[in-house]
Amino acid sequence: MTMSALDAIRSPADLRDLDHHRLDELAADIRRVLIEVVAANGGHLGSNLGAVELTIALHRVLDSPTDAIVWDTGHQAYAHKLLTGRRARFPTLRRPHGLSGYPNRAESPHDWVENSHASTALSYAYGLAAARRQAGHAGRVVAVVGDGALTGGMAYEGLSNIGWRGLPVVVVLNDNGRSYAPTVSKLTESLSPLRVAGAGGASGDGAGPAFFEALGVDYRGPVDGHDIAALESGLGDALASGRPAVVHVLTRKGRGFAAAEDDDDKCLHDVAPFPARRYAPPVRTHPRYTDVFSDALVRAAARDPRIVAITAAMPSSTGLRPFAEAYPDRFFDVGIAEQHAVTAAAGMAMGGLRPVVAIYSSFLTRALDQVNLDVGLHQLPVVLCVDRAGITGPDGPSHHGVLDLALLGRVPGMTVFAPSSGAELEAMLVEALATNGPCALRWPSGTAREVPAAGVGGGRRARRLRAGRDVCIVAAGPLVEAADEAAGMLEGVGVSTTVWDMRLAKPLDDDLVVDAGRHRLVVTVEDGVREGGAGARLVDALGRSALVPGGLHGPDGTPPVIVLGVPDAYVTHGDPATIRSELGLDGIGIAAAARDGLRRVDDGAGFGGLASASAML
Ligand SMILES: Cc1ncc(C[n+]2csc(CCOP(=O)(O)OP(=O)(O)O)c2C)c(N)n1
Repeated sequence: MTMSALDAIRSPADLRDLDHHRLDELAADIRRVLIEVVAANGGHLGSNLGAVELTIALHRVLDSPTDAIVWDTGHQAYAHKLLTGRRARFPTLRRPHGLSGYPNRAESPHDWVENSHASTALSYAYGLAAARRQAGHAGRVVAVVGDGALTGGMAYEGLSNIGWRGLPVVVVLNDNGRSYAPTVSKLTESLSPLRVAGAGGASGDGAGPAFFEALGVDYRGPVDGHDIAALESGLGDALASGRPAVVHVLTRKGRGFAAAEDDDDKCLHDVAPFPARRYAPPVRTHPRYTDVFSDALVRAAARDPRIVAITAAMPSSTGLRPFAEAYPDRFFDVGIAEQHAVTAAAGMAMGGLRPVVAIYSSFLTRALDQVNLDVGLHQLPVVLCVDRAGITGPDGPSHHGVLDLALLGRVPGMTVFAPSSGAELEAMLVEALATNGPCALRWPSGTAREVPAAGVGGGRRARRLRAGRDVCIVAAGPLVEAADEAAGMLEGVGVSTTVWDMRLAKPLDDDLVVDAGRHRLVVTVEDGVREGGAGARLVDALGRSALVPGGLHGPDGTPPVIVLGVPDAYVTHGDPATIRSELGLDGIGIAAAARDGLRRVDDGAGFGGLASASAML
């Protein structure tokens, strides 16, 4: 049996001697493997299928890792992984202990950047090229950026600097006309005549090219992004020029897989596992938190014409698609531009609207200054609807939403709601929209917890689920369920347990604080960083300093507090439930921390030696 073209590639050097017929076979092999593995594990499909020939061409003209390839976002680097010695491990993609879904420095010297937030590659490339110039290092620097990522402000900052300094960075603009949805940009529009004319069909003297050249960056293209020979020649010329250059490459998102090419929503940009070969969307029997938000927002918008909704290039993933269809004039996709989204919301609120910014937790943190000074300082009624909060899973450290509780809590006047069920989410959205100041609601990915009407709190009050005497567990959002489970276990061994759903991570309900203070031990639990989060706020509220040496038994007899949450570390990718349980953030972990804590209270042993996940503040 002859070896497949892909199996014969152990490193990029093996690509050099292949003729174009064999390269076409290689591209087909790569696509087959991409579809097979993404069908099994889920992941980024459309973006990777479109970048196969581009990746082959880059690795033929460059000498990686001496030459650096910086992938913007990094969601399109699967073929790069396959060509740089990771073919055998590729079936482990995104699995626990398997390959990361993004470039990863620990995996390969060919990977430079593992931050999967968009629009950063040009800045990394600028820095790397500046350092190499100073060191006299001959390696070249290439940044691959999508037309979607080029809507993010940082990309322009990087581009402007590259041109100003004349650094010989080659920026490959992988233009498929899409982010998830069609790209929101006049620049992309003015490059699109070139897209329509196709490779070699238009000269580089239109409005788009002039934009780059005005910044001191040569424009080359357009090049057919599925023609390896044309790509090699375009890239080779740009590299040989020794000048800053954009090579404009036209690709088709989802290329080679009809279900992706034809998917109007997002070209199967990212998918959950699906049956091999034939794509089928996941069947959902219960609504996710995102779906609950989606419906609740449309209902709220029908009642209040001032409500508008903003997304940073993720209309369907954030649940705004139904709103956009119902109220096209009140819907704003601003591109991959979270900072702008938040400040634009501030402007809309100044103009009398009620803006809702629908955003993933991990992307909101990019706009923290805007939340603090543009929304917060003016105390504007902007509602941040923060999805994918907490431990998210297979996308790894840059996609976990573990900072929002701590960071939003630092913004003066910010109300932070953490719904523990779908019904709570809707009640809190209504409350937030009626609030004359900044609010955030944050919820996890996945199925919304269902509770009876009596299990929903009201207004800005916390809700007590159980009343006991020994331990008081105070939980935020999705961890209320785990706290209740823990309470069941504790009651089973004779520990009388109270459980509070804090509902608002900020401000805390006074009744909760007073009641917690009556117990022998308080345990707080949240799916965010332990330091500076909601539990830490309760520690403060109970009147003890987080920094008391030895830490625990305050002079005033208030109970010690065990703060459970995510440790001060970058959490890797994996199954979310497994990660939470490893961090002690499940029923068993919470119950174990409480029992251990009570033993220490009873022994008068202090808490200095507690394991990190259950350490005390
Ligand atoms: C700061 C930030 N916001 C949002 C995202 C989510 N996101 C991932 S890829 C993507 C679209 C990227 O479009 P483009 O750069 O054109 O790449 P393509 O997938 O089309 O090849 C978005 C919005 C992100 N990774 N980073």
